Amino acid sequence: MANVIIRPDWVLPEKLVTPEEVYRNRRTFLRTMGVAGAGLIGGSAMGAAKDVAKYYPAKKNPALSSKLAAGDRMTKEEWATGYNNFYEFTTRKEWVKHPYFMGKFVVDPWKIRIDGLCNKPFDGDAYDLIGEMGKQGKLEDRTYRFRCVEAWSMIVPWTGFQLSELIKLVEPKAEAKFMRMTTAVDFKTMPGAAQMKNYTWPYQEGLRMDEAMHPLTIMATGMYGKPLPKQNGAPLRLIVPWKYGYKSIKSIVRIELVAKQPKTFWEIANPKEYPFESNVDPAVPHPRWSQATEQVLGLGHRINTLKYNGFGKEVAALYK
Ligand SMILES: Nc1nc2c(c(=O)[nH]1)N[C@H]1C(S)=C(S)[C@@H](COP(=O)(O)O)O[C@H]1N2
Ligand SMILES: [Mo]
Repeated sequence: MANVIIRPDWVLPEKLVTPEEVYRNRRTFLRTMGVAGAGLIGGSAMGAAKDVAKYYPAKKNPALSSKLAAGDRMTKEEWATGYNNFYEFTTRKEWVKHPYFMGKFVVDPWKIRIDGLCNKPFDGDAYDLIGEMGKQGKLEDRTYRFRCVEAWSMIVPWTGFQLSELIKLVEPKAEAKFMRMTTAVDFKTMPGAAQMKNYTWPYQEGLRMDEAMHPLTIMATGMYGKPLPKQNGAPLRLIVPWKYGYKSIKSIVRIELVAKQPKTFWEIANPKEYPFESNVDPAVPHPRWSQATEQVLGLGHRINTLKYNGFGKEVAALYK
């Protein structure tokens, strides 16, 4: 584990986050690939995903959203859906969305298993689960500032349901103290995972049970009033707004309730740089860069990073 190469394009040069550069890099890629059109996610036929389309957009929940300051603007949809960390495919953020990568990524149907220390494990299709939440009126839109450990952020209107609702459904046992979440992995269709053998696949993340039950923690199923694009973690991805972005695991296939703190993908790669807890904290620098400020995608200047990403009032008590 000593020589893990974890230096793709973290610590991104500021020019990379300007929209022009994002655009230019994308064009270069398209030329390299010999592809003429831009094309976002393919408009392929959706099966079960069709059944939940009616739930978007969902009702807004401003009370459980980030408090936006004067001058804060929603990040443009094309940036939030075109500048992605999804290492299973590639470390090049502007490339993830390209059909070369997303074309083979089948997210419909999508099996998900929720098991471990619970009385009513779930083993079924993700869209059934989303449909159930929709039917119960539990899907809502929340705008969160999303803060990546690489010191950039974006303001995104997510659609989702509280993870606590899902946990209640499976009836956790008293011994369940943590949860482990796992992303799909397929070395045939995920070139990043196939090539980056130093990492321990599949991507895994974890939360303490009290963090998982917190009302701010959601399973996102959509963004910008529509179902999630594949590159943002369709059909189901976690959003924990007071933690660094890598905790927000994408395209989940399994959730296990466990007694012991699980190992996470980034923690295995480098425990000093990416510890389990990973709450946003401007006073604690990453070993290789400061966390005091962040570059908001599309904004010309950096802003100060807030402790717990602005949710101190809501979550500080969890860490007494
Ligand atoms: N499975 C998986 N989940 C993941 C990642 C990843 O590479 N694979 N990257 C993480 C990181 S570092 C960030 S910043 C966010 C990016 O989410 P976005 O593409 O929706 O912005 O996803 C997180 N979840
Ligand atoms: Mo990140």
